[in-house]
Amino acid sequence: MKKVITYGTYDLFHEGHYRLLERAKALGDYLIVGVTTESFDQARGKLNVVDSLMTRVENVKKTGFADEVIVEDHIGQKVEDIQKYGVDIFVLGSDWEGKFDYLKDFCEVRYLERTRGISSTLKRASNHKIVRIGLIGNGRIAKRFIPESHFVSGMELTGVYNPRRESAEKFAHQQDLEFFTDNEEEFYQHVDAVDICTPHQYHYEYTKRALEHGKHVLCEKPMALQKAQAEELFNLAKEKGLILMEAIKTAYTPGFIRLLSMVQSGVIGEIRDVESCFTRIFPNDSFREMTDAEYGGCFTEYGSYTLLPIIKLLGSNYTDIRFECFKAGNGIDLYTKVYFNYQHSMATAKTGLKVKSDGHLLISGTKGYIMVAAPWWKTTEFEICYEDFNQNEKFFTKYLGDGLRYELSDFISAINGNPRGDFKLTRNESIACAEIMEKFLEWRKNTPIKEGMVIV
Ligand code: C2G
Repeated sequence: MKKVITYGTYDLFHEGHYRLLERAKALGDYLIVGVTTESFDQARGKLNVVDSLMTRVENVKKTGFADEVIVEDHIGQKVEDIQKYGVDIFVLGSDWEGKFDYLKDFCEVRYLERTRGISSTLKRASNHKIVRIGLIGNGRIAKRFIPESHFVSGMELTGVYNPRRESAEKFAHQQDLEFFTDNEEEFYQHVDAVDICTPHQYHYEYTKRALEHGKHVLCEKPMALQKAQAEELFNLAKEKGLILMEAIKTAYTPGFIRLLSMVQSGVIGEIRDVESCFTRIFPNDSFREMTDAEYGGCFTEYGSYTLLPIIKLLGSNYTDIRFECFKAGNGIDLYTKVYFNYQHSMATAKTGLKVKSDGHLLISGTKGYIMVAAPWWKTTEFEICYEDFNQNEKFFTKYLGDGLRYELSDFISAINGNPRGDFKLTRNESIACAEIMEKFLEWRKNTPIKEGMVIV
């Protein structure tokens, strides 16, 4: 019996897939089809897969060509499968010509002519029109969105708005954007969605106006500095039928999502403590974070990251919250600790601009703990540790590029009616973060600088 094997994602199943499977089956007596998992596709940079694994498997089965369907979830599996199933011929479309020649050591390798004029990418594009996204503000983060957006299909970063026209113009030229403007009304006429990259204090106003103009919004963190503002924005988005997402990038990354699901499945027992830390020392003091006496400081800048695992794992029903910090002469915080008490657990969030600390995330439970090494917010690697260290296990997940492609991809997906990112950062979690920001800013304003707690 001649065994043939082929692999694919088979998203939005189409004629190209059908014809490939038909010809693969005709090459032998028994066809095995490997269908990729979502996490494997993410790891190899395919972020916009629409159909679930079950749907994709069903579609392959429906063709009647597959004698056996298996799931492909890691690199190297092809070598394993060929040996395990005693495969005679490995088949893939001609878009992969030469890429799998290394399998010739194990079996015959054939690349079949790809069917022209049809692909999952084209189908995704024809099902939905390309989302035109405009940047509001062109600060440091905006620049990082441009290369990341090239990895997300179904969108185009078209232009930039900045009330300072020269700044928008320079940015648009440097980044090769279609348009720039200092006229907000005109800006909204050119885009379907916006990405807000301004200093924090303008996030609320711009988000509100963009929603009022019927635009979907991806807003940099912290989206709002007051609970009522965050609630208002989410209500407005709902009323208008628009997508509103707060861009805490870690929330949308595969490693962090995997970590959360493992903790939630009980591997370390009941969670008793979460400690998260994010510090960054700038080369000089001229940065907005240092000079803006009202909204600068480390907690407004990095607090959202450190709050994320705490709110995700322990919720927002803390029984007590307390702040401590070192300040600068102008009153902003340069090193801040937020202490949480919950009924059955506790947590600490640490941020710093003038104190460097280890950027790890440590989740302690009744059966063991999970250590995510610095920089935990990129979550590429974590270790589950137990009393019996022989049971310890390490996990690795890819974090591609600057990581912004994940939130962008979920944003586009949600706009196209597939809100797969909803659970990653919920409305209530975003509101809880805004409430903590509000409590903190109020505390900072009303707490005199203590002698000995000033850093110069
Ligand atoms: N295909 C084709 N004609 C098209 C489109 C796709 O012949 N117009 C073929 C591809 O060459 C591949 C199969 O259909 O052999 C599945 O394609 P995809 O779903 O795009 O999956 P792909 O990313 O090619 O999977 O382990 C995964 C495989 O290495 C590749």
